[in-house]
Amino acid sequence: MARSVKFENKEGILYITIDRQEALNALNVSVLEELYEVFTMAENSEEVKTVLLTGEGKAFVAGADIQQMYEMSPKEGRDMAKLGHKVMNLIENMEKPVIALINGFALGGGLELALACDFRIASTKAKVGQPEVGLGIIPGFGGTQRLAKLIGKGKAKRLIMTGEIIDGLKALELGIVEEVTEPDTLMEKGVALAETIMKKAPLAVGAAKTAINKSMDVDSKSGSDFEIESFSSVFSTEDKMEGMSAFLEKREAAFKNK
Ligand code: DAK
Repeated sequence: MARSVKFENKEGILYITIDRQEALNALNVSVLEELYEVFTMAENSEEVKTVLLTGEGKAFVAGADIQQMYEMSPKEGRDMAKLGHKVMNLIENMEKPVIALINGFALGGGLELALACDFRIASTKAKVGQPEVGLGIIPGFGGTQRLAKLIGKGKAKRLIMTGEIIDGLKALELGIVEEVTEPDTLMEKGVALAETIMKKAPLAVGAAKTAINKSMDVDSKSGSDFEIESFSSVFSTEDKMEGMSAFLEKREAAFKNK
């Protein structure tokens, strides 16, 4: 069967595109399995420094596959839940930056997928929301948790409990995305962000990502302790010496990921 998750590595950026346009890129079990496979490869490959994730056509991802869920037994539903969480957690916890480029509909599980990424850039054509309550369910891939942590309890409740679908500018205003741009500059903006980050020390970038994620899950004392440990570990890297020497010698740093 043809794959729905396409990928291509160019100069350290892994471009991942979900292409299942007949269902607006809805996440069925096989798309989730493919995403897990591709992100595992991205995490382990030395050739990949940053990931850009987008959808083909008029959707980023229009949600979990409603047709497939309708036909699922409770056991299959549970297995899908486990798989979905595995994918979202992999993306959130991998050290490399992952940027979601929201080109169109990012609804339900599609918005949850974008929320697991580090950054979200939306096109002016984006439509985002958590419409699950209209289907008799709630967000099931971490949406109630990640959205509330990202934008606050009140705004998350309003979106999730009304199922309202909003555009990119409104998503920017609420803090769901960090940037909005015209459709034809979406990829360019994603690449520019990826390149900016790739100029920095990768181990430091990864450690910062992990420490910030940690702050969302633990009390502030544990978070500070974790930061001290992470700081110590990057302090002993070759790239720390390189970054500081480069500054003192007034030249650009050449980081080695060591
Ligand atoms: N699933 C399956 N097919 C979908 C789909 C989806 N989410 N969204 C769209 N499609 C299909 C449509 O059925 C249609 O197929 P055909 O009729 O051509 O065969 C095709 O894509 C084109 O869609 P439309 O004809 O509807 O296109 P429009 O431009 O008119 O409308 C739309 C676009 C995005 C407004 C509309 O398609 C729509 O409302 N789609 C559903 C959006 C939605 O409700 N998404 C949330 C899904 S619920 C779980 C964890 C997480 C979740 C579930 C379980 N576990 C823990 C187990 C997450 C749940 C969700 O994401």
